[in-house]
Amino acid sequence: MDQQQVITGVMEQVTKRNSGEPLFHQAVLEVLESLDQVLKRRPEYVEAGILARIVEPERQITFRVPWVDDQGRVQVNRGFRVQFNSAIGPYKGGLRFHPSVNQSVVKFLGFEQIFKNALTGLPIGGGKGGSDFDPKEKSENEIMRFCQSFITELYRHIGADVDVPAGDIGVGGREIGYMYGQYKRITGLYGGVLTGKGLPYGGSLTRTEATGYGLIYFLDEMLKANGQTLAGKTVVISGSGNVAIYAAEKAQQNGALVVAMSDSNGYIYDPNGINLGTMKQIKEIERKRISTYTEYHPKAEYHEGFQGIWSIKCDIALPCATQNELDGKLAAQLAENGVIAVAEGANMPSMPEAIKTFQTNKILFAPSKAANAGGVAVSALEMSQNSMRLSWTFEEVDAKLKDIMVNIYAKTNMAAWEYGYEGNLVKGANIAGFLKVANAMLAQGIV
Ligand code: NDP
Ligand code: 2IT
Repeated sequence: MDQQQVITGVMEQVTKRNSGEPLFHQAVLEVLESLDQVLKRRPEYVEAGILARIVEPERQITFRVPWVDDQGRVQVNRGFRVQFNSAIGPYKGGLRFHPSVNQSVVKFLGFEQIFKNALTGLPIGGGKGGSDFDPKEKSENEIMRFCQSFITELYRHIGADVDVPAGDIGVGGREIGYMYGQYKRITGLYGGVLTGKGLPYGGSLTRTEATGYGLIYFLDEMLKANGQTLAGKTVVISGSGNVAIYAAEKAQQNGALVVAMSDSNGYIYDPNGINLGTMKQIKEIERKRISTYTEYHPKAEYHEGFQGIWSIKCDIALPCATQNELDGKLAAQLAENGVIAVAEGANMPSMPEAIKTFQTNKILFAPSKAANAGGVAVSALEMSQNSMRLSWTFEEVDAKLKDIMVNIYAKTNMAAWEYGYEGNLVKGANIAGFLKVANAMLAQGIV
């Protein structure tokens, strides 16, 4: 059997075995399609069934999350944790609380996490979890009760050397705090079982900024390698959550002009540059809609509908909201408007047709697995600090983060080149991430 037949066979099995999970299929297909040259050179991966094993989670946990709302009504949500691959370290990956969360979402994220975590160079396996709980419009007490109920089941499946969850959409410092408190209460353990913790109880400096800053460090490397710089460029960023805000902050520090940001309802266009102090106040402190930005800055425009943000002319586009937010048509619009680079802060925000459009138009493209790995990398550094019972300074962690992102760019670019896909960082990230995990799996036998 040649490698293409192997890939087709594994993909058929994935589709059949995981019916009704289109996002998971999309994520798997992109990785498998990157591997034909790898399998040609390394037939031992096929013999050891690496492909068939790597697409099957080691364990999937689904559970009931009952809680009582402020009106005294019983609510029931569904909780998930997929422990996908532990070949290179304990399962590691975020928890997402959003009404759209289902098995397909958690599995696509968990699958991508395997390769992303491998790219960081740190010893972390791949996992992901979450719930279809919607944190919007919930009181502080409801959020706390939900988090406590969620961890009251999940605690038995996680541990500092077993599986270490963190944040993702809808899960930030507040939620991690409530989950950590309940975990500690149930188990009596004070360890690094969750990352993204608050600074007074084991959190790491720079974790809040890590994904956004890391994205810009990666983008900067990609631009430099192509004779460009961020200074003076106009940037559009979708989302206004953790990743978007700190990507904007670092982009501004590097001399770029960030003119637009969004939430799921609409977007703000501020041609003089988004005021991040206001954005943080609205999003991090008041937890309000982005539309309220115009109350502080009446000259800025608010437009309903979040996809309209991609019609704004810019040099650099940073999708930092959610999966599949950019389709082929929106990508074509960006290309027509002369965008020179796209770097993904969100996980899988570009649909396959969008990626194709960027590549055919010679737009520099940084795929999420590589470009947004800064968050999980600093999570792993938080684990190191917890194990050592000490804390590094902001500057120390930031310097390590930068190093890691520069390395990921180099590794990704080199793998693309070595396997005949020069300049294609999608292939490079998939290949480089896969090689590390596959070699570990090979060494550990059929498990
Ligand atoms: P947040 O919850 O902090 O922010 C999410 C932002 O995206 C909000 O502005 C939200 O708007 C918007 N958004 C969410 N879902 C949708 C949707 N379906 N349609 C349109 N807009 C939407 O999450 P993060 O910033 O942490 O995560 C953003 C992305 O980055 C996700 O893809 C996540 O997986 C990825 N990521 C996160 C990392 C982290 O460390 N946090 C690390 C690596 C990747 P609204 O408030 O209206 O819902
Ligand atoms: O998608 C991601 O990499 C994250 N949400 C961060 C995971 C983590 O463990 O910090």
